[in-house]
Amino acid sequence: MSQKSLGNTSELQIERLKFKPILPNTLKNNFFNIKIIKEKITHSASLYHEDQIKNIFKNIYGLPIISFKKCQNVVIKKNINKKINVAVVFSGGAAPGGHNVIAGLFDGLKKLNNKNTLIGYLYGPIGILKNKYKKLQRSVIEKYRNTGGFDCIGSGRTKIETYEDLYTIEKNLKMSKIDALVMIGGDDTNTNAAILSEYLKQKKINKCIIGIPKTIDGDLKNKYIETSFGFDTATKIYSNIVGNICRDVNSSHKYWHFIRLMGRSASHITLEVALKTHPNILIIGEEIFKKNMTLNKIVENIVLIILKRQNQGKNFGVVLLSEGIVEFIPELKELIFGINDILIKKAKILDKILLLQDKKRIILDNLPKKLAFLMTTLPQEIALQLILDRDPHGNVIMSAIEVEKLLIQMVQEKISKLANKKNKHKFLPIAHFFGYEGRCGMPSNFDANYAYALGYNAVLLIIHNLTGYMSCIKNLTKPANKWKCFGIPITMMMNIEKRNGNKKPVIQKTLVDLNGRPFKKMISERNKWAFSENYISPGPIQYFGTAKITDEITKTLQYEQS
Ligand code: FBP
Repeated sequence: MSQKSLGNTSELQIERLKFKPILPNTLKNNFFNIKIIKEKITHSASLYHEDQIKNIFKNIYGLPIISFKKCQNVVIKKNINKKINVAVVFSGGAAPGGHNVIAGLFDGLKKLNNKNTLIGYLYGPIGILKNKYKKLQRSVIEKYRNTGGFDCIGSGRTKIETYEDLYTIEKNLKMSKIDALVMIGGDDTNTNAAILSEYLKQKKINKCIIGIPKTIDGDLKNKYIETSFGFDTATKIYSNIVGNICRDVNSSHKYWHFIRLMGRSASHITLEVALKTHPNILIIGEEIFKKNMTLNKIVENIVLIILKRQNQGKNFGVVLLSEGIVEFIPELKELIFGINDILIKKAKILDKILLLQDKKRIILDNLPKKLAFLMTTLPQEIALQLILDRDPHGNVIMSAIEVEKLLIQMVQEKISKLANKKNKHKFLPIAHFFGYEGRCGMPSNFDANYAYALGYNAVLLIIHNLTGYMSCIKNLTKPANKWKCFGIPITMMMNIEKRNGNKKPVIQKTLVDLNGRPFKKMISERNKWAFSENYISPGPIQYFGTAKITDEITKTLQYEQS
């Protein structure tokens, strides 16, 4: 591919386009001698809700886990050479590696039969509903190999919700003669994949719906999904920036940096970045929840460390916190629930109001007294951020809540109360939020290989006519050629949760396990990090050079599987 046809491209990007992802041995060569093994039947994540989930997914509940084995002889199905038309869609926030899922799908399909086709629905599920798509031919794919972002086809958060939506999708898939749809997304998207798969099965329409685990948040993981693609690159990018700030702090001895990191509810990103950089203070949502820590308690803890460091002559430091802590702080959680209720009950009135200030007034009038009082004590911006519309799946838009600024303000107030003429406390805070900076980064070797393998493996699931499955690659701490391929029934990851006021089947989010090795490792070092300058600046992602550096996996995976 010539530089001219690539458009605005850096030298690094040009070199990176040439990177050839390493496939797991099972997927190498051809698909014709791969035997499919059906393991035991499966149950939903929540056994308590099993009957309910079984009832909703009558046709795809309890499917077996699928593994693959390479055989000497050819075990192809008769129709394997039939032309297949596949569609792919991104859903939700971008994550590094997305384009490689598409490249893996494309290469797998072409390897099977050069006549196979791939289209990409544009800007997320809305593209399927509106039948807006792009043909993904070789000339398109070649431009996007090993690149970050989802811009090849775009992404969006439209929810597939109603029976009409499902019917429209059925119609559009039929119209474009699509045999299989691959949905790349997080817990909500993969839940949608299961719902669509069930709908089509029920109507005896033979189309495969396959999910791919994506999210930088790292919360789509369980016994089978070791990590989602994107987490590795995004956390490497954040660690680089946080590490640079640590170095700056240690160079100028001047500021306290409060850094909020993305991750919605789960604090996997923050924990991983902390393990890589060693900040002085770390605030993890799951720990707050376990210890039932109030906002005041969290602030007291921060102030304690700040003052102790001050006594050592150190008026500087780094605080890392995850964006999701708001939902774990008991009084704020209660407030969010209260607001959610009013947003649903008063939706008709609130929808017509443009100004947030006016919405806030209505919400204050309808909240229980205790919660209304709490809301009035919060800084004005935070109160307004809490009432912003929920996303289409009913989630609070965490990235919009500047909790780092709330903490700074409260710490400042506490410190100034403690100060007197003799004892002046110097506290110069700076607030940061890192999230979008990492979501479209050029994928690390790990994510480039992993995402590519997930896409390639999806082809294997499609040719075996499987539906309601997630493409799954395991053994990720081993070299990529030793990775193992599976198909995991989506219903086995499900439980029932309240969303937008209704109980719905959803894939269970995995939060940070406080008994897990990554968290315990952090606990064993946290005190040392608080009072010394034990900072690490891991530096930027390396794409070329020694494998020890280019192929390094996350600390989370290392500790989890050690
Ligand atoms: P996904 O769950 O779709 O992967 O997105 C994760 C995330 O990046 C969160 O970390 C963040 O809270 C949210 O998306 C931001 O969403 P948006 O892109 O809609 O602003």
